[in-house]
Amino acid sequence: MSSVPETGNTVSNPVIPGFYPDPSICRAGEDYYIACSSFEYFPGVPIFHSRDLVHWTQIGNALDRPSQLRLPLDSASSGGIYAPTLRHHDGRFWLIVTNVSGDGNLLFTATDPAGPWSDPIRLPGVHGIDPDIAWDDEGNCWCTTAGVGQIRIDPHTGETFGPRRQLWSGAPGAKAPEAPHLFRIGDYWYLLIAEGGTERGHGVSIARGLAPTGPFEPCPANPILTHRSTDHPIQNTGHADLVQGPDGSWWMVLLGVRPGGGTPGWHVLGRETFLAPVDWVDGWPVVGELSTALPAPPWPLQPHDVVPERRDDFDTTELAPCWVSLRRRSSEDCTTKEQPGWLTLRARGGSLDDADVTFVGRRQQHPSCRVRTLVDAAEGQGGLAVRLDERHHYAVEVSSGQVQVRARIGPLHTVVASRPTPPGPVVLRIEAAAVHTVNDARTGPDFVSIGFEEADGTFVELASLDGRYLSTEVAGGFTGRVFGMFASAGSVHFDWFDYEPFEH
Ligand code: 6LW
Repeated sequence: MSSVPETGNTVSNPVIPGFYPDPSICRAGEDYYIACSSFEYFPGVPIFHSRDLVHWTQIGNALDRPSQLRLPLDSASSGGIYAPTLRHHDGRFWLIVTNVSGDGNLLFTATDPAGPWSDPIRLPGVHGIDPDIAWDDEGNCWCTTAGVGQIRIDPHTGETFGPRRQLWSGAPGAKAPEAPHLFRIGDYWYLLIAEGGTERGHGVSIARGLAPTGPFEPCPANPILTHRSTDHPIQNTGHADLVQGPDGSWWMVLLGVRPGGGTPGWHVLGRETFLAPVDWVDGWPVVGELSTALPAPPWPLQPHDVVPERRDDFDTTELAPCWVSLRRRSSEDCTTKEQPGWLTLRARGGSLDDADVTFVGRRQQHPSCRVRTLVDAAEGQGGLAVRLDERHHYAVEVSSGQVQVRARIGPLHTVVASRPTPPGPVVLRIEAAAVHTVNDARTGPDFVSIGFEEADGTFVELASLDGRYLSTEVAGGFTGRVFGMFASAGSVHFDWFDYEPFEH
């Protein structure tokens, strides 16, 4: 069932592919903005813009300087920056987020969501993750967190008032009520939550009351969205937010995963941001069909320009907002100013097995893609990697005339192949090709082919590795794959980086 009249054409879902989880959406006039979690990656909290809810462009990262949060971010993978809430109120944008590295809950404001965002307003009196922020007609500001506790705050000072009240414990029998969002819609205040945990049991529930502090009555149809115990191609659906479309219809953004390799399968792109239509029946939201081919909304679509992240020639002084580093970034270890048109990475001393490696990467956003980069490692050691975390990554590395493929799977480290490299800069390649069965044996989500190109462009495959070991089901945590350039010794220079999705 869908609230969207069938216009005969569809749009692809997720609307923001790749590891961009815990979406929070707000509307300002004709513009829409989404903020997502970023964990140990820096800059953090990517901000996206759209005019049609379907086509999204990253316009920046809210946390892009050391004064905004204690750096380096948590040494644990999937630590750092957890779920944000993004709101527009009184002509300003407000972002509240948890830095589990020890800063706790932080509030930021901006007049332009592309930035700059303010330094943090700390909220020591707000406990719990997944903070939400909502204002009532009297100007009171209510902060609600996972577990569904709530406290009144001063958003300008971070001061809290009165006791933390327990609003709701979620649908009967459901665990982990998280990701609360509070909305005033018509005569009711609605409290939207996620429950069941962010894996295959994930779901969305809702309750309503006549005041922002409750009491709340649960929706009789809870959970209003879940794919638990189904073989739906989109799994782990939950952590939702609501917004009104340009025509006044309602829509939900939420996280989901696309497992490959059969059921339950392995997902490698992380938890991605999906869009679903919402109807209202008897004062309760009814979520329409969530599919990877979403019936197009009834308003004119406004596709943005060609995705700029396809190829980067590093000919700008500042890196595009899609590029992330691990836990911190400084001009000492990452610059495009040393050799114009080249990205220079200077090793911090760590390798891909360490928390503090010099790394610049972008999310894998397609099940099959080919990533290539031209590297000059004459002054050091480094190359191209695809990683989930310090204990799960594949890499092709150049040093002193050798090109090596290294694989790290949990406790296992190994050099899979080694070959003399041709003299001078060399093109390195990692290709993820999604497969589901090989000789009728269930495998997948993909095979990862790794190697380099000879001077005439001939690809020399040094290894073909099973992609299951770079999946969240194997590695755990909250992130997804990131392809990146790294330096593990000396200085390494990268002329360009090309990310080419393909159908397999
Ligand atoms: C997020 C919370 C969750 O803060 O995962 O499993 C955390 N639930 O909603 C990270 O995405």
